[in-house]
This record gives sequence, structure tokens and C-alpha cells, in this order.
Amino acid sequence: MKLVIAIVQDDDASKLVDKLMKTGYSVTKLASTGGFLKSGNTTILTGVKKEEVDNVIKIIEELCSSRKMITTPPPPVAWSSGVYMAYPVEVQVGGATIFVVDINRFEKV
Ligand code: 2BA
Repeated sequence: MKLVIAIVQDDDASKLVDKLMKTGYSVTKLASTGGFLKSGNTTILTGVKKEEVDNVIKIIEELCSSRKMITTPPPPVAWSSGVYMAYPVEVQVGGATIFVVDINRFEKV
């Protein structure tokens, strides 16, 4: 069994969860925050059989779009008394960042 962890944009999360559920996969949706943009994204967890992983990734690819965002990165949490110059930057936020990890043991009690 494998755990597919997908970090997706909030705008794509609902339709992705709906599609995964309709296809028969169990899903957990977590509110998460990207370290760079410090803005919300969504992390989807789905535990599936090894042979289902490619299908899950295909569904994610179909429903999650890459978008350009122009943003001003926030200042570091702790910065000295120097002047902070904030420049807008354009970043390409991926459709999804996906990790597939082995599950050693899966129990429902
Ligand atoms: P964030 O960390 O908020 O990053 C949002 C986007 O900002 C990234 O899109 C990337 O295009 C850009 N970016 C990130 N760090 C940067 C940096 N140091 N300098 C310039 N641009 C930078 P994605 O790569 O598609 O990542 C989207 C979200 O997926 C990330 O949000 C983060 O929450 C997660 N993520 C991506 N790679 C990860 C990893 N290796 N481990 C854990 N989470 C990851």
C-alpha cells in the first residue's frame, strides 16, 4: 500500500476531492501553508493499493492547474533593524507537488 500526498492549490482542492471520492478512493484534506508564499494551499492524503497510484496521479494531473502568481514575499520572521525592501516576484506555482510513500502498516481499529 502507498500513501499519496499531494499539495495542491486551494482553488483545485474541492473538485479533486470530489473526483477521488467518486472514483472510490478515501481522502483526507488538510489545510496547509506554503513555506515560500506563506499562503494557504491544500494537502490531500490518499492511501491506495500500489497499482492505483498511477491512476490517482493521473486524476491529480487532470484537475490541478499550474498558475503564475505575482507576490511579495513576506519579510523573514526575525530580521534586524535594517530597511526591508519588498519587491514583487512572479512565481509559477505547480499544479501539484506529489509525494508517494510506502505504508508499512495500515490499520483501522
Ligand atoms: P510555497 O512554498 O508557498 O511555494 C510556492 C511557489 O513558490 C513554488 O511552487 C515555487 O514556484 C515558488 N518557490 C518556492 N520556494 C521558492 C524559492 N526559495 N525561491 C523562489 N521561488 C520559490 P511549487 O514548487 O509548485 O510548490 C507549491 C507548494 O508545494 C509550496 O508552496 C509548498 O507548500 C509545497 N512544496 C513544494 N515543494 C515541496 C517540497 N520539496 N517539500 C514540501 N513541500 C513542498
